[in-house]
Amino acid sequence: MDGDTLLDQVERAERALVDASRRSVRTDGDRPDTQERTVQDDFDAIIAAEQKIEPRDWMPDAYRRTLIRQIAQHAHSEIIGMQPEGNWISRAPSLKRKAILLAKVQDEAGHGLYLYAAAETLGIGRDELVAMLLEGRQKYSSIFNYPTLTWADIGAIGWLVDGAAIVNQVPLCRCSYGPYARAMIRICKEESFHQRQGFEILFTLSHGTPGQRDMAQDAVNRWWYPSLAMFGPPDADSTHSEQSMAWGIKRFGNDDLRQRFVDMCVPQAEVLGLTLPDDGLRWDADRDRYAFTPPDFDELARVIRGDGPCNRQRLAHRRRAQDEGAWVREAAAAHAAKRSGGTP
Ligand code: FAQ
Repeated sequence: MDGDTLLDQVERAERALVDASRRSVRTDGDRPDTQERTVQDDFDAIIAAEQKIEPRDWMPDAYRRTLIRQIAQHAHSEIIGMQPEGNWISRAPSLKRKAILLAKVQDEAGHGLYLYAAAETLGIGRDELVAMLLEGRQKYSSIFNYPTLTWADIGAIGWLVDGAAIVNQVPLCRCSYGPYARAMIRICKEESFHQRQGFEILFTLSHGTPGQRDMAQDAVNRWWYPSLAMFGPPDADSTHSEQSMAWGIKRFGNDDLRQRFVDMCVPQAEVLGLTLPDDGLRWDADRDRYAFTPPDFDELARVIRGDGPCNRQRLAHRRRAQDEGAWVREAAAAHAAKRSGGTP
């Protein structure tokens, strides 16, 4: 739709969410009176009516497990995702840039917290989720296993990584699980600002000295393919897409979203005056979309398995932060217990 920005889509999803909460769900269906309704029938009716499943509702175990996996992976990504950018907080080129970056990294901590809270509504504790991350039993996004070598990488992360995140996450604002959908609306509004700040960093560099321009181009060259890989394996190799789409958790396949991202980035790269590192990139008039060279999915598989450039460093840092923060969590629990008159 012309002029339909990602933020317009988020606002539409927000309105749909409010409307859905006002409609009552018909759970009687066409079933004859003689046949007893099952909780599965009610669940199916809610999904078919595009209503939201709420924590109090019955849901199939596999639906619950899929949500826990995806929401936890998403939460872990936000928290681990603070590391590559955190690397540049003390080296930002001006006080203003530093303040903006600090605020962005704090937003990511906030996103992690909304998401852990959404996962907790499914009956699993945050401690348990964090333990699963640290023991390597849950994943986080492949993208955060790449290093941030120059200041331009902060621009490339904002433009490309937040850009990919928002293309992937806007449809999640219409996810069938209410707490996740509501968290995503808030997150997407903030991600949109993040993407613009990344674009602005790159725009400044690409219109600066030749050295700054080269630095911006080099960052885009390194972050382009890892960003395309963020959308996951091709649909044919995606384990969960089909079922997740049937449940209204995912709304689109990985390849479709990857294509939307490419179509969004090409004109933006032109405005930046930077090139995307793909000789195969060209307008395909028959499909009304850009043709592009896909990412190296073997590399994605290696990074997911733990063999990317920074996997070990990221997890070691997270483990250290968890250990060093233990006293803060204990003190907070003791303080809360004291205020409520109990023991921790
Ligand atoms: N990295 O069957 P599918 C952000 C795994 S937040 C690692 O297609 P699904 C904000 C997948 O888990 C970025 N693993 O899976 C920010 C599955 O493994 P399993 C995070 C990946 O779930 C910006 C297997 O491969 N966003 O960037 C990846 O249907 C800047 C088969 O894949 C989200 O988490 C990958 N890239 O689709 C923060 C969004 N791709 O569990 C800081 C929510 C796939 O069977 C700075 N998540 N895998 O062993 C989703 O939309 C989906 O989970 C997908 C994957 C699309 C990521």
